[in-house]
Amino acid sequence: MNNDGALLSGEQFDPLNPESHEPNPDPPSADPSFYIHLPNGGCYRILARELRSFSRIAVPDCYIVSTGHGTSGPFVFAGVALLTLVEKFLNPGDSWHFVEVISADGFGTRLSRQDLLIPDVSGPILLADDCDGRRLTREQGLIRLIVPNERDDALMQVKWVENVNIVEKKS
Ligand SMILES: Nc1nc2c(c(=O)[nH]1)N[C@H]1C(S)=C(S)[C@@H](COP(=O)(O)O)O[C@H]1N2
Ligand SMILES: [Mo]
Repeated sequence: MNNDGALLSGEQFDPLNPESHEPNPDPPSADPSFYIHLPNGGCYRILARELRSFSRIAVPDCYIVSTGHGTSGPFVFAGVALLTLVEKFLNPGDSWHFVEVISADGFGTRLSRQDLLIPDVSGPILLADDCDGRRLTREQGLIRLIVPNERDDALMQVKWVENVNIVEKKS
């Protein structure tokens, strides 16, 4: 369904919850950094190499399921659990309900606090900078959101992460 279809059905089109998407094959930028935005308006810039100094995890048996160009994997993606990152930057007691993860090409998704606090058996949601023991290339997404339990399509597997917004309410 396209934007018009969503509007005709009376629902507001939500860019962070698309029903389908034509994957963009072209890396939008070579910037190996992203921004984390806190509910109080604070913002930090994080370099990809700084992710190496955080507590890391590896999640095996990850698949990227494209409805257009087929399934790839299994991969072992490694990086930092999104919850680890949120807890590192948030002040204790800060209230938050969602994390929006948005790429440099404007593609993105929204995770609920529950999604992060109660990981699926397939593994926790992570910001990956490594695939099968190698740094993610620019083509592979550089810094990529990996949602291990998404097995029907790849609408949450956001490449080229540029902004991580920790928010109290859906924005
Ligand atoms: N930034 C960004 N991430 C994205 C997309 C995109 O267009 N831009 N497309 C999504 C879709 S629809 C698919 S199928 C997969 C494709 O991932 P792959 O190129 O690793 O197979 O990336 C997902 N992540
Ligand atoms: Mo896709």
